[in-house]
Amino acid sequence: MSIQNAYLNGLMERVIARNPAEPEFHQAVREVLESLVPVVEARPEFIREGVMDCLVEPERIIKFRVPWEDEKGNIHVNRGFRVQFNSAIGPYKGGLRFHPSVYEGIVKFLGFEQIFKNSLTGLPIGGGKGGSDFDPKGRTDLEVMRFCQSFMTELFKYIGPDTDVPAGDIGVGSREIGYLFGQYKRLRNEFTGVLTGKGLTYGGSLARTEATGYGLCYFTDCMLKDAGRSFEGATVVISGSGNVAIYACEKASQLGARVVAMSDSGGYIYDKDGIDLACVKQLKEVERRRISAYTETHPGAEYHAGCRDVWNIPCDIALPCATQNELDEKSAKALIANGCFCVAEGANMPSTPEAIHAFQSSGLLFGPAKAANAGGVATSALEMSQNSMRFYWTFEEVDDHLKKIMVDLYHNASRAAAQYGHPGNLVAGANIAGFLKVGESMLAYGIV
Ligand code: NDP
Ligand code: 2IT
Repeated sequence: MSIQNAYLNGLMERVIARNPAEPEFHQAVREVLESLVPVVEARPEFIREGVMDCLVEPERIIKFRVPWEDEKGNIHVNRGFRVQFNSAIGPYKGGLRFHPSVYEGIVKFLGFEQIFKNSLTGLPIGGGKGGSDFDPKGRTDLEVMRFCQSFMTELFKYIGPDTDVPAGDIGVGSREIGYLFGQYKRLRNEFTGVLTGKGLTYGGSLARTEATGYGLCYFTDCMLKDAGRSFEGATVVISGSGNVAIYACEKASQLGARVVAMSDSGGYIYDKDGIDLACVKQLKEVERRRISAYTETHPGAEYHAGCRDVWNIPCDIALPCATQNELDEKSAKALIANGCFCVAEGANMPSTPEAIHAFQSSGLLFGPAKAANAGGVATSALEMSQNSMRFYWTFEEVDDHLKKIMVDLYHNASRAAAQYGHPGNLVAGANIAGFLKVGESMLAYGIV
């Protein structure tokens, strides 16, 4: 479908032609350009001064070889990426993803999304993302360490606490951040806040581990309250069982909901009595096992192979927290038919455009990723602040900041949606509010 503005439509065609075979990147750019139609019509200088053309072109892409040796003496060569997309409002900031599906198009889509998300937090952070097609699954700690050290031996040349501050994402958690930070410190002979998500003994922030999942629930709580609803007594389905999913489950339960399902890429568990999160944490965070192992200790629960069918479980609230395009139109229609009234995205771009269309036309409350999962990177920025001050805040202090950031973000996105003619449309609101701060800064710099 064409974008309802001739210039932006032409720009979209150029993006597709210049970035062939990168469908996820095209999908992310198209959604933002569609939302910005009323903005460029009210403010034509964003087109005239080249802001829109610059916005879709990364400032820099770094692509490198990552050779490493496994425990059997075999040599592997992976690819590493860092897309430094936009530094208009602060140092590049965004996670690193280690997953076999990673290629340039995935890192570009994630880096592009990160620009607007980071702007929405209200904190001074630009947009970036990185990663590798390395698969940590089934690898020993030693192999993961060797890979991380090789990855950082190249990446360290391009990052720094005031330049580019990576963090975790899929496949990169506290173990990987530890190895990456150790190698950076060794190469630079400096102790700086160059990565976030660090361990609590060496510069990490309390509540960063919980932040994305907790923030998602704080944001969802705002959406629910505005509609006269709440988590209290609601049945919730969550996809994924990694960092974001686990802490979304924890906070949703604290807010009075019953989470009945979680998944991984192999399948999902359904526990009608409510998920035993301590068991999921033990399996996933400590033992690094599959979610199917849940039924070994919970015989009343069911395991079903195939992760997509998790959306067929009747629920009030759905929180997709696994990966991009995990929720398609068919799943969206199943959720709607079963009475689901709210979907908020913990993962990045988990709903396909057709799914989002189905949600919005049904009147269901829809919280897009850029807004709903911004609590993770916001708390990363709070980790950067604490590192710069050489100081630590308590868990409650960080959590209070996080709550306030998510509430403000919700209201800013809602306001922008209403102001530009799309009341209640948080996709448009988040894209517009996120863009305006970045766009104004780019205008101020002139052509750079
Ligand atoms: P984790 O690696 O901790 O967990 C990822 C989860 O998603 C696992 O359960 C994994 O299952 C599942 N998953 C991954 N890839 C696929 C796939 N292709 N199909 C089905 N399931 C899949 O990652 P996070 O929890 O950190 O990240 C989850 C999502 O949240 C991502 O989209 C990420 O970009 C986003 N996000 C993360 C933030 C953070 O702070 N960590 C912040 C904001 C967004 P399996 O183990 O089988 O692979
Ligand atoms: O997608 C995301 O926002 C993240 N993976 C977190 C990035 C960060 O820098 O904390």
